[in-house]
Amino acid sequence: MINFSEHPHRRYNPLNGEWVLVSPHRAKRPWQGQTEKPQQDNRPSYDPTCYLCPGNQRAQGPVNEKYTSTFVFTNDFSALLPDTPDGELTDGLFIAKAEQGISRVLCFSPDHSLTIPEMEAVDIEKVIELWCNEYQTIGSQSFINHVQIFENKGSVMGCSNPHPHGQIWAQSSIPVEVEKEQIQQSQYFKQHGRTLLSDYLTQELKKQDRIIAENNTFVCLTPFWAVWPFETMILPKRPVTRITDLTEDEKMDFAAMYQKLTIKYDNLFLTSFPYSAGIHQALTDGQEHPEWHMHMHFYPPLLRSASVKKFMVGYEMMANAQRDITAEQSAQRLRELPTIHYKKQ
Ligand code: H2U
Ligand code: ZN
Repeated sequence: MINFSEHPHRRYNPLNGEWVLVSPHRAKRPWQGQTEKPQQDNRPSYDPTCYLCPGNQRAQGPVNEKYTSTFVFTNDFSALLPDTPDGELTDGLFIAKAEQGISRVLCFSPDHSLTIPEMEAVDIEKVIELWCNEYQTIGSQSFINHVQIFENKGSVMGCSNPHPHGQIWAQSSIPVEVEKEQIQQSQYFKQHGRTLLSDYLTQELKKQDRIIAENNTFVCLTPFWAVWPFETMILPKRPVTRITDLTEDEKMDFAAMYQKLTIKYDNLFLTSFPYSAGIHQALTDGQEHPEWHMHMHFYPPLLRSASVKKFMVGYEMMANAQRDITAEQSAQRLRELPTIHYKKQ
């Protein structure tokens, strides 16, 4: 008889239609490869050389406002530009299309030394408020059909600057990861009349195995199909389509959950825990999209300490996503961690 906490198996991700290979028995294997140096993170509250600190000059010349809460500007090295000329190439197997878009940089706090888990909940609420405003204003432009809000945290994730910040890349076409979820969620909604994630959440709340934390509005869990060792998802219990549909109280609950999870993350390996996180929500193509159930994914690279990370290489690159430690084991570890930051304990 198969035991899913011991034997190799595949798990299905209904949100994107892909499979992950799980090899729980391998979690015990020895490690003799690369170890990262623990990140040193004793930073000053203001760094005169930081291009995101208030009042400082950025690389291309513009000077930041002397902001006191959040601050947003158009990326000086935007990957997407609004004024790209239209056009496309269809020449046999050579196919290309022009893409228009907007890239923004969002400073979460004027304090250079902070990160989300070290910020006060009221200040994280301001970050969520900023996301709402940006989603609304950028998304309402007729050429923008998708707004991707994300955060890259930590140099191992390729983050170029430790100042607490996130980004937005918004564009006219639907990016591939989002399109997969669009297809899966709309099929499910058509068949059942409920969002895929509502039904998923009902099952998870009944089972409790993968739940990390819960408040009035939000649940934080390790998805059944998680790929990254400590991958998590924050999602609202009611099928909220887009962040701008959250009430003021619900936004406070979102901030509280974002803070709680990231504190647990920092406490896991007593380090400023790196990750890529992003919000998936309804497209901004003028349709209602009742099939969308907004959620925030967290993809952290660390595996067994502040210095040993999971590589998505070899088999993962050539064949299929794979993990060793099961989602249930990760959820249990995260659930049991304190919710007071280790620096404040
Ligand atoms: P990271 O979140 O990956 O560190 O990226 C920060 C962004 O800030 C990056 O996309 C932009 C870079 O283009 N940036 C500016 O817009 N102005 C600057 O002066 C430096 C960096
Ligand atoms: Zn700074």
